[in-house]
Amino acid sequence: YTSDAYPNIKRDPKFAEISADDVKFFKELLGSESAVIDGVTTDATDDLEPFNSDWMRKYRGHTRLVLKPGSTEEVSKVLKYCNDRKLAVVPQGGNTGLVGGSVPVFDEIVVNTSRMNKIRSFDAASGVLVADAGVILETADSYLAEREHLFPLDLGAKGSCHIGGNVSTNAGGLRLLRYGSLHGTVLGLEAVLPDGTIVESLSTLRKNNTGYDLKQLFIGSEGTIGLVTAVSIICPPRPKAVNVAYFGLESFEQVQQAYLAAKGQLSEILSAFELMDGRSQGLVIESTGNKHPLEGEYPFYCLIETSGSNSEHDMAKLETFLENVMGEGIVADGVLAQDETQFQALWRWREGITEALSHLGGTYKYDVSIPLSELYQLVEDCKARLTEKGFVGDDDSFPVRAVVGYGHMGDSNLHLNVAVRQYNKEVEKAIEPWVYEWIQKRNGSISAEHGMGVAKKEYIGYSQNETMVKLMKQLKALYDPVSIFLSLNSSRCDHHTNVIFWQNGIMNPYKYI
Ligand code: FAD
Ligand code: S2G
Ligand code: ZN
Repeated sequence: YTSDAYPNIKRDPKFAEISADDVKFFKELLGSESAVIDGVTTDATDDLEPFNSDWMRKYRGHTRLVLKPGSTEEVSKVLKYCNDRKLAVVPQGGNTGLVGGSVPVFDEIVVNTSRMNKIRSFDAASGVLVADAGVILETADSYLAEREHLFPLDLGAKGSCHIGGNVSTNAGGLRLLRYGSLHGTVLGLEAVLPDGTIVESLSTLRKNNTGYDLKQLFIGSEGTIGLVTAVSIICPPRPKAVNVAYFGLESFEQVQQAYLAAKGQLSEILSAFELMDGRSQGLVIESTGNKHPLEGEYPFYCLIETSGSNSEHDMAKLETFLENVMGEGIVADGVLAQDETQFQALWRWREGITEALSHLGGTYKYDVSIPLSELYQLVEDCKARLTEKGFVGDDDSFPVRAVVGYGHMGDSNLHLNVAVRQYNKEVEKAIEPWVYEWIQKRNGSISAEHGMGVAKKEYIGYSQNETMVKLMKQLKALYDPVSIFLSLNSSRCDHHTNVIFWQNGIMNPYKYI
C-alpha cells in the first residue's frame, strides 16, 4: 500500500489485513445488520464512502470494514480482537474533524460511535449530564434546553459531531470564552483501551482529588490511546437572556479596542467575541446570496454575544456598550438582534464561513493560537507572501481565490484559511513551513483546537519540545500495549541489539505525534 494522498507515509507491515473470518467474528459479535458495513466479503464500496472521506473531502482512506458497536462491552470485544489480530483501528464520531484524524490513512477498520447514542442520566441539581459518546452535540444541547440547561460547548458542526469526538479533539468552539475548555467541564469518562480494558471513570463529582487525573489524557487524544464510550460533563443553567451584536470596524487595532471594551463593560454577561475579516464575509455573501446586515463595507467585523438572566438589564448594558464604542469611533457601524430570527441570522455570518470556504475547491487551514496583538498580522503577512510569489491576484487566473482570517478573539485563536481552485503543491510549499516558523517565533500553537490528525503530525515540533514529545510517546506506548520480542540473528533486527520493540499501536496509527 502506498497512498497518493500521503506520499511519505507507508502502510505499516505489522498490521494484518482484514479477512473473511474477521468479518464473520464481528458480524456474530455485533449482531444487527446495521452494525457492520462489510466491503471485505461484499462489494459495499459506496456504503463505505462516507466513512472513508473527511468532511472537507481532503483526506481519504480505504477501509473495507466499518463497525458500529452498540455498547461499551461490544467496543471492548472489538478492540481486544483487533489488538490480538494486529488490525489497525480508527475511532470515528461525526467525522467533522478537520485534520484528517477521523478517516483511515490506508485500510484501518473504522469503529464508528453512532449507535452508542443514549443519554444515560442528568441531575438538575448539579447540572451533570452523563451520555454515550455517540450522542450528537445538538441533540445533547436540545435535551438540556428542555431541562433549562446548556451544553458548555458550541461549534458550527453541532448538527453532526458526537460528544465523544468533541472530547477526543478537545474541541474549543464558540463558547469557550464563557464556559471554559472541556478539560474543565468534563468530570469523567468511560473509555476502552486497545487490549479491551474498560476504563471506568465516569465520575459526576465536581471535585475529586484522589490521584492522577487520568481522564485528562483522553481529552484531546484523538483516538490514539483508547475509544471514549461515555462522557460526564457539568452543564450550566441555560441563560434566560441571550443577545448578539454585529459590528463593522476599520482596523484590527479597533477590533482589539472593542474586545477590551466588551470585557470591561459587558464582563459577566459576555459569552462570545468572534472576529471575521471583510473577505470572509464576502465569501458568505457569495455562497448564501444573503443581504449583509450593515450598509457599508468594512475590513473587519465582530460578532458579540451576551448571555445573562435578565433581558432588560442585558439589553440596556449592550445598548450602552454599543453607544460607547460607536461614540468613541472604535466601531464604525453596528446592529443588535431584535428577535430570535435576527439572532440566528447574525450568527450565520460567522458560522457560515467554513461552509462558504468548502465551495471554493480546496482550503489550506491553519487553526492557530498567537498573541492577540498580532492575531491578524499572520493573515496580512500570508497574503503579502502569496501575492509576491504570484499566487494571488485580482482575477480568476490566480491559483489562490481567497486568504481569510476569522476566529475566536477571546481565545486568541485565529483561523487562517487559504482557499485555492484546487489543491496545489506550489501554493502549499509557499505557505508551509513558513507559517509554522512564523508561529514558533511568537511561541504560538500550530493547532489551537482542531488537533493534530494526519495534517499537523509532522509539525508538532514547532509547538512542543523534544522532552514533551518523548513523554507523549511513552504514554502512547503504555496505553497501546508494547509487546517485546526477543529475536536472535533474525533479519529483522540489527546486529547491535537482539531485542525489537513491537508496539501494536493499533489505535489511529500514522497520526497525532
Ligand atoms: P470525528 O471527526 O469523527 O473524529 C475526530 C477525532 O477524534 C479523530 O481523530 C477520531 O479518531 C477521534 N474520535 C472520534 N470519536 C472518538 C471516540 N469516541 N473515542 C476516541 N477517539 C474518537 N472544532 C473546534 O474545536 N472548534 C470549532 O469552532 C469548530 N468548528 C467547526 C465547524 C465546522 C463547520 C466543522 C465541519 C468542523 C468544526 N470543528 C471545530 C472541527 C470538528 O467539528 C471538531 O473537531 C469535533 O470535535 C469533531 O467531532 P466528531 O464527532 O466529528 O469527531
Ligand atoms: C471555526 C471551523 C473550521 C474552520 O469556524 O471556528 O473552528 O477552520 C472553525 O473553518
Ligand atoms: Zn474554531
